[in-house]
Amino acid sequence: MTPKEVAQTLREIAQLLLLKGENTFRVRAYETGAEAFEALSPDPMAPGGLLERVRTGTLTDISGVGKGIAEKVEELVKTGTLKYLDELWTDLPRGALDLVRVQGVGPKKALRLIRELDVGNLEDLERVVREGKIRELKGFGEKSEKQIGEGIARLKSTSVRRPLWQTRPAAQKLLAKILALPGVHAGAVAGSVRRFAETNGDLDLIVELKEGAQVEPVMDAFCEGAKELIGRGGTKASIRIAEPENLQADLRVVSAGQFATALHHFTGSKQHHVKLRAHARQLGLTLSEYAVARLEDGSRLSIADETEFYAALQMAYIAPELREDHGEIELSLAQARGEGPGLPQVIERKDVRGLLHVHTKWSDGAHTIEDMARAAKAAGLSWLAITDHTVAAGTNPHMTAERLGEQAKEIAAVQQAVGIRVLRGVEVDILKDGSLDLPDEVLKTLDVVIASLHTRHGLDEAAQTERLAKALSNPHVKIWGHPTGRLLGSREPTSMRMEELLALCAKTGVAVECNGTPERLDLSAEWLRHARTVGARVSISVDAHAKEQVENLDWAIGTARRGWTDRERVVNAREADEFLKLWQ
Ligand code: DGT
Ligand code: CA
Ligand code: CA
Ligand code: ZN
Repeated sequence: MTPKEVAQTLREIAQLLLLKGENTFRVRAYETGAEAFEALSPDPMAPGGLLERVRTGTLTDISGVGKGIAEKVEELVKTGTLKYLDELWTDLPRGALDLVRVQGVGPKKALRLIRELDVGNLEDLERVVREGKIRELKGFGEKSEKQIGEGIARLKSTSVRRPLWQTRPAAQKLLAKILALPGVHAGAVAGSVRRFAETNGDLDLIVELKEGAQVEPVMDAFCEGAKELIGRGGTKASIRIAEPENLQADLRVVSAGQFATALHHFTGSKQHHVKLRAHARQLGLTLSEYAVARLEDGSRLSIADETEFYAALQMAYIAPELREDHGEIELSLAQARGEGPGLPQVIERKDVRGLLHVHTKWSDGAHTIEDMARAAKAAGLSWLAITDHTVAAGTNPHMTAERLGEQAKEIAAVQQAVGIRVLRGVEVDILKDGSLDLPDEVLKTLDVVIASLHTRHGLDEAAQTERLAKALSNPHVKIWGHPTGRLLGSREPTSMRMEELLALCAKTGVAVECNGTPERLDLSAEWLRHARTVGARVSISVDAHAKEQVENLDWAIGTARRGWTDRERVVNAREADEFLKLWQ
């Protein structure tokens, strides 16, 4: 039980009392109590912290905590439950407190909706609005019903998780604005966006002030551009931004010297931190958002960056993308002791030498082979592979045996003119029966064959698996393009027995794509971790349809890192000749 959890419980009591129409002094007392526990050291083990106070019976020494609350907190900490809270809930539906979160529904109205219309949660509320039942209640009326309907819609748009392709650019834009302020020394995006989670609840920004700089101008700048201010304190603020609509953004400003520990804390994940704290305690250390401190005397260790942070815990550095308690803590500890295989050597941008999956004007790309070659060169790559579509993908124009021959001449010329190695390839469609959209005699003349599905995503699992297995068994296929076919937020993954197909790829040497189209991120990090366990190769692919999309590299790399993709299994983390040798 942490002080934060205690505070949450006290707030819950306050809300329930309010809903039940209890007198406002009692409600206030619980709110004040909640604030008191929020202000306590977040680490329950800290000296003078929650556990010590429960043990020594000194909870009432905290300002704002009376005898009644102290007794309840003791019960909560010792037993993990609270009888009083259970009693408050007995005659209320589970979703009762969600109702008051809807604008236009106060505690009084909520209670009447529960008692008179048997509304138990938000879905019920939505339904009675739709059925026009609220206007019939005494004192509600049509206007109030409409308001409640709007309130529900609003609440929904503020509580959904957004895809990373929307949140990450928004976070970077917001950060750039803050970093441009004169008083700001450093700043970073934290939270699930930094961990490259593919959906995010909100944006988290950490900013460190210059020595002696004022916090207000930074807070002002952050709140100024808000669509709505949720809350503002001395060093933290929460707003809703306009794009993506109503997305929450949290800012935390820290003083000089606290950046590394704050960034680490707000990067999370919570599960990673829970395990880390338990480990820290064994070393006689306590972790908080402000510091790593010794339990015995509260003295602080000096932590300059996250490498030092982990070193203080006798651990090897763990990249943000791995901080999910998926086994990384154990591997890091073992690595620091010089035991076991250690953490994966996850792929970095500088490791990638070749640009894979490139479309041009020969199919549905916006630019020429030369444009793409120049973009690849400018991005620091030493080779690229041109892989335009075949007829079944439905693009016009598209590649045929004859046009592949013509394209070869242009590729040779571009290679000369631009001074970068250009491989000949194709993104060949997987047809209905699992055969490929070009004959083997043609495929075998190419350097790179990517096989992808663009039609019949709806086949049943067995048929789709059989179809894909056949395609991936073709000896000329080197890469499986966007394997699941999903589009984040709009298209579900194609149904197939992925485990089986990944095992097949591991056997045949076909690399599975980590497609960096921001809406795809396909394979996902989760499937990439599975690909790792079976030993399948991975292709970091941009699937570029325009020269700007060379930057899809970052999306693919972030996803691959989160998927524990070791550099040595990435087929294009090597020079072109080495890449080609992989299949010889
Ligand atoms: P999200 O926003 O749902 O996509 O996920 P996160 O991981 O960004 O979560 P968020 O925004 O609630 O908090 C950011 C980080 O701050 C989180 O990963 C760890 C830290 N943090 C926040 N609240 C707590 C807490 O109650 N306990 C601990 N240990 N850490 C917390
Ligand atoms: Ca977050
Ligand atoms: Ca947050
Ligand atoms: Zn494709």
